[in-house]
Parts: sequence; C-alpha cells; structure tokens
Amino acid sequence: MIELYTAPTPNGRKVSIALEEFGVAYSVKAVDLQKNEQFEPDFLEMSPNNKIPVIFDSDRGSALAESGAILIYLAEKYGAFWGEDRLETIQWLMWQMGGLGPMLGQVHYFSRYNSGKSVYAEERFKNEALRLYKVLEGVLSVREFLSHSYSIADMAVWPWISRFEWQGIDLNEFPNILLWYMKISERPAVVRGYDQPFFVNKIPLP
Ligand SMILES: N[C@@H](CCC(=O)N[C@@H](CS)C(=O)NCC(=O)O)C(=O)O
Repeated sequence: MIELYTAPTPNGRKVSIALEEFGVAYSVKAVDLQKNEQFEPDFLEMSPNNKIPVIFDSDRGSALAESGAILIYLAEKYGAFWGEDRLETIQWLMWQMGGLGPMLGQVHYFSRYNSGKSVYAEERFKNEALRLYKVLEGVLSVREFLSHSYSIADMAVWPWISRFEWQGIDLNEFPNILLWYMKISERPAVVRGYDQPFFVNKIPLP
C-alpha cells in the first residue's frame, strides 16, 4: 500500500495522476500548506525539504519525496509508462523539474499572487514561460507525446500546463500543445488524479 501526502497543486497532481495511471492502491493524506503543515516534525522526517508530494510505500519501508523521483520510482516498480526511450523520457522529466515547473511557479508567484510588485520579475518569468511553451510546442509538433508514447514525462508536464490561465497563456496559440493537453485531459486516470487530495475545480479547458 502506498500513502500519498499531497495538496491540490501541479507537483502534487503529478503523483496522484501517476498512481491512478499505474492502477496502484493508495491512500491520500492532505497536507494543508496554508496551515504550514509541511513544517511539522513528522512531515519533515519524510520530506526534509518541507514540500509535498511525498509517498510512503510499505513495500519499501521508507518515504520518498520529490515528484520526479517518485515518478521514476513508480515507473521502475511497475515497469510501465517509460515512453519509447527511457532516457528521453528522463530528459523531458528533468526539463519539467528543472525548467518548466520552477519558471511557471515564479509566474504564479509574481503575476498571479503579487501582481504589480515587480514588473521586472513578472516580465522575466512570463518571457521564460513563453520560451518554454514554444519548446513544448516544437516537440509536440513532431510527435504525439514527449517520448512518442504517453509516459511519466507527460504526467509531469501536463499539471503545469493545466494552470495555463494563471500563466496568462492562450492555449489556442499553441495548437500542438492544445491537442496533447485535450487528449490527456480526457484520460479517466487523469480526471481522478486531478481531484486529489480533494476536488477544487474541474480540469480547465480553453
Ligand atoms: N521539486 C519539488 C517541488 C515541490 C513543491 O514545490 N511543492 C510545493 C507545492 S507545489 C510545496 O510543498 N510548497 C510548500 C512550501 O514551499 O512551504 C517536487 O517536484 O516535488
């Protein structure tokens, strides 16, 4: 049995979507970030960097944090969703972890939550977001999924794109991302995983 400690954010949803896709039995514990539950000593023992998501797999007997590491763990354990080329899948997963997620996170921070406080930061991160959307549009114009077939890399990227409204992005300007986004949005496992640890809103559609 796997316990998932999470919150309704892109990083959390990556893992709940993956658990649904792998068809794994899991239980969910909501971590209230507004109440700073991520700094509670019990949680810090599992996640030293005080962030969700974390899983505790009784088969492994220990906790695992960092969404990218968790996705790799699940793909290795269940031998699925590796796309057509394992290293290419890891390449796009790292692109999400090191680039897309952190940059879009800054767009959320400056443009959505602190608009007007730093025009420079808003412009910088919006421009970087647009550059990354163009990179994604480019790869999806020559293949259906990031590693040709649906993989953990798509599961990592999709929840960040699902916040396109927060990022001021018009998905209609990126027709290949739009196609990919809609296809993934229709997957029953994605719909179920999106609603963890509880329902917040329906999957945003352009
Ligand atoms: N690199 C980490 C990032 C996780 C992360 O940023 N989690 C956020 C929510 S999306 C969090 O727990 N924030 C709480 C805090 O920073 O105090 C991962 O991919 O798992």
